Amino acid sequence: MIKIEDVISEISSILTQEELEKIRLKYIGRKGILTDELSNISKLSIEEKKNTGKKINEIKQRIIEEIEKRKNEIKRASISEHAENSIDITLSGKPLEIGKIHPLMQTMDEVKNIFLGFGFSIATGPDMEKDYYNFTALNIPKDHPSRDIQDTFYIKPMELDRNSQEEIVLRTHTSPVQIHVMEKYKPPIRIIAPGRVYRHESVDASHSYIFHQIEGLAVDENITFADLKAVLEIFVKKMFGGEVLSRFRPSYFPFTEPSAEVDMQCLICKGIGCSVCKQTGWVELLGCGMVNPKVFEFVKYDTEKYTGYAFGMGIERIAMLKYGINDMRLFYENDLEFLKQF
Ligand code: 2NM
Repeated sequence: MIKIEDVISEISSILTQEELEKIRLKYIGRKGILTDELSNISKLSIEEKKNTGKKINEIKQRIIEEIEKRKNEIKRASISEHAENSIDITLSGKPLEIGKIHPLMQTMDEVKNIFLGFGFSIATGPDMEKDYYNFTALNIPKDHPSRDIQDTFYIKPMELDRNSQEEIVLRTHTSPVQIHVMEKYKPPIRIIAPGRVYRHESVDASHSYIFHQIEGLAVDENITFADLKAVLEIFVKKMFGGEVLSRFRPSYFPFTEPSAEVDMQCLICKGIGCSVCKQTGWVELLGCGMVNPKVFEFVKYDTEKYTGYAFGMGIERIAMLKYGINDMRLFYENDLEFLKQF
């Protein structure tokens, strides 16, 4: 009969699961030594059958236990060996990347903070507006080119309210916010309206069909063009640096009279002339003017008592000039290598 001590020492020298299985088959498999011995006991006397059978079964049970024990040892050894080879616990951890405010929103915040410092409040409104608030109340006539479906996204009324005859648009500027504020509050008013605006146009280096604006409005007694000029000149200096020059140039908007555009000296070439300023030394920053009395009539303000100024700027444009970026599309692509720079 086999000696259990020999089998145990044989099992404990095994290093792989495959060899362990061979040992199992050798002793307790269908053609194994113990199975064989067990089948031989039929030749013995009843008394011997009983004793020998019991012994063989005890040995078999012991072998099963030892194999199971060794199996677990081998398994554990292979796991820790694998871990040692693949994990260097002395390495420092991977640094977590911390997110940032998008450069457009940083620019938006800077502009907002400058005007908050001047005493303006922030007003907001919906991205969808009635035609009346986006155009009519701003003295933009029915046949004005900006109302064309080539330039404006019209929302099909049936998508909103089947019974409505009102034309709904995605706002093309944030000016409708100013109209809502004037309908609701009496002067004095000093607000800025930051937000997303929509224009039906093709995307290129300086155009996007969704972009961002901040518009401003001040209405009170005795407000003059000089107030507008002072506020915007100081704004340009706070935004781009105390040295930078700005100039006012006559322009036209239906909602302001007189109207002007503000240029600043090109920061890229310091006014000498380059491709960004098209060799003029100046770049266009924003539009502005004295609120057209026709706009005040729509919101039922007394045009004899009140005057006001308004202005509007594109945030993408301001950010491009501030950071020297020549393609607006970079703001929307979410390329982390681009965004990390700000
Ligand atoms: C601009 C330029 C000039 C403007 C006018 C008004 C309102 F509601 F008061 F009439 N809001 N915004 C305005 C004036 C906007 O953007 C280039």
